[in-house]
Amino acid sequence: MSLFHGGRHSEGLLCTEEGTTYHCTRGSSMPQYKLTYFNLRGRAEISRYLFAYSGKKYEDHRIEAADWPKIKPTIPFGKIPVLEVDGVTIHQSLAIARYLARESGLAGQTPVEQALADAIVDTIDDFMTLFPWAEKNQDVRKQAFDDILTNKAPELLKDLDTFLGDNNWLVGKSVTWADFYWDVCSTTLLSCKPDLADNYPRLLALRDRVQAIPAIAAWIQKRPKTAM
Ligand SMILES: N[C@@H](CCC(=O)N[C@@H](CS)C(=O)NCC(=O)O)C(=O)O
Repeated sequence: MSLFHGGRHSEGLLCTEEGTTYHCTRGSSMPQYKLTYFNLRGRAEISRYLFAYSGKKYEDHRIEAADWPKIKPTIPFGKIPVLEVDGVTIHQSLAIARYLARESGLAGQTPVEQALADAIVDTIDDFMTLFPWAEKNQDVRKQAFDDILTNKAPELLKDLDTFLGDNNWLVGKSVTWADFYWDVCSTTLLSCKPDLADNYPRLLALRDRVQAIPAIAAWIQKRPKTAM
């Protein structure tokens, strides 16, 4: 018995061949997902939120830092996270998350909303990439973190607060992946500086709204507890 044309029709039929007879059954059309990252929230957490929200099954593959040097050469472009979708490897955390957001209806309801959600995600990401995450010298690291959190964060928070205004969600009338990204990133920022957003109750309330979504609340409860 062999699989017919890779075994799967686009309608989700799983077909096997016996001689000249094909047996087709309705298989699951759900892709096989494997998300590979370190045992951290970091750049994979936005995708884990999106998986949690959509309820799609995936392998949350967390590698040990000690194993990374031997794994790195096997990963296209040598950086993680990567998401394998039925064996196709997608790199870049935000490309992965944008794909998952589209698949789950969280990318924005119109092309303009989608562009705005992308823009907010990129704005937050520009800020997150200012930090020297991989700096080994703890004094240098702390000084840079303090400087960014004290001197650069207020501008971002002020602009995000203005953008959000009195709306429930950053873009449009319903939650998008931009709200998830704010929650994921601000969780890490607040772990570094707990009073960071005290002057921005609307941004803190947005975090509460995201974390009150039942699937997100359940994920936050059950996820591995890691520093970052
Ligand atoms: N822009 C990329 C950055 C990927 C990246 O720098 N990943 C880090 C972990 S957060 C990594 O793979 N570090 C190990 C290395 O560069 O060897 C993304 O968003 O995925």
